[in-house]
Amino acid sequence: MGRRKPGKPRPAPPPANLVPGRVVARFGARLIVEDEKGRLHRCTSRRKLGDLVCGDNVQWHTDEQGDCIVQVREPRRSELARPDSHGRKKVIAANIDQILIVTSPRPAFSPGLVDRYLVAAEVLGIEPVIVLNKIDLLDTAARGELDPLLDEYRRLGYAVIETSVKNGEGIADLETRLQEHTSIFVGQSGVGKSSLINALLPDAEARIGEISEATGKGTHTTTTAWLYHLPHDHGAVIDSPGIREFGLWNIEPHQVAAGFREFREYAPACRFRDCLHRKEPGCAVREAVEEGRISRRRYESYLRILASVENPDL
Ligand SMILES: Nc1nc2c(ncn2[C@@H]2O[C@H](COP(=O)(O)OP(=O)(O)OP(=O)(O)O)[C@@H](O)[C@H]2O)c(=O)[nH]1
Ligand SMILES: [Mg+2]
Ligand SMILES: [Zn+2]
Repeated sequence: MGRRKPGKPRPAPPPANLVPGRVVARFGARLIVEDEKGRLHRCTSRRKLGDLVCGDNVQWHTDEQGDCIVQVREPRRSELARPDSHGRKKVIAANIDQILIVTSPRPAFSPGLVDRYLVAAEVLGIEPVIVLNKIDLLDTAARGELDPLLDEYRRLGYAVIETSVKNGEGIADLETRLQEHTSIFVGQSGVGKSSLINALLPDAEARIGEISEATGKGTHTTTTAWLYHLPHDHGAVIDSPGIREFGLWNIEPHQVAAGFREFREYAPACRFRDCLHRKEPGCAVREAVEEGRISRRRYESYLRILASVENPDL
């Protein structure tokens, strides 16, 4: 170890009395941090920590003025990000290990959007679960359209859960699925993400009130990600505003192909190692589509996602 150069100040020692906590929400520079007893604290953070987000594990302390200051951000196991209005990476939530893709009959079920979320989940290496909510709205005709799509996802090995907040169907299944995970609910605005969380957590709304008080904002609409604990702390769920495009930011064309799990079995047999399964000769993926071993709908969805990743401005 070399001697410290004269004149260079020693780094300040970390303050004593650091307390562990988890960021449950963030409004600009203001953080809501939950301590181990479940109490909420309004905090700020040291600037050099960078952006802290919902789900971050932190160490914080109270300074002489009584202000809560986050001093340490623990390393993240995962990050969910999207571009901000300048195309820069904006992390939405951290330390997530399950993505609940929430869909409904109204707003209409969009398999193209589900496929996009699935690619994002596959690329991040985070387990996705598809939730079809509002099944109380389904008549026989709508069932006839949706069931083949859902069966397609099930055959690919994705978990699909059907729920209704209105009549309680499937809520217990959903709860089982969430145990021991930190899950984020994503999906179009209006599919029922917040309603599902309220159904899972009888006191979530009370808690929103508590947090609104802590921020002085008094708003109930989902404008920022919120983290809630399941009863007995057997897991946590993050409600998010209806983010359409999270995760497909900054991904490479070959990652889109990797995000279609049914391609993996065939892609190694393509003539070109960097085959993107479009018009390349000797493409084993396209051959599998022709032979009906890969769903044509999924393949066409792949081509659309690929085109949008290559030309994000279109
Ligand atoms: N019929 C029926 N309506 C539901 C169900 N779940 C939610 N809704 C209704 O759907 C509407 C939207 O629900 P929200 O929970 O606010 O949707 P969200 O996904 O959180 O929307 P954003 O916060 O905008 O992203 C509300 O009017 C709910 O009452 C359901 O299972 N069945
Ligand atoms: Mg909401
Ligand atoms: Zn190919």
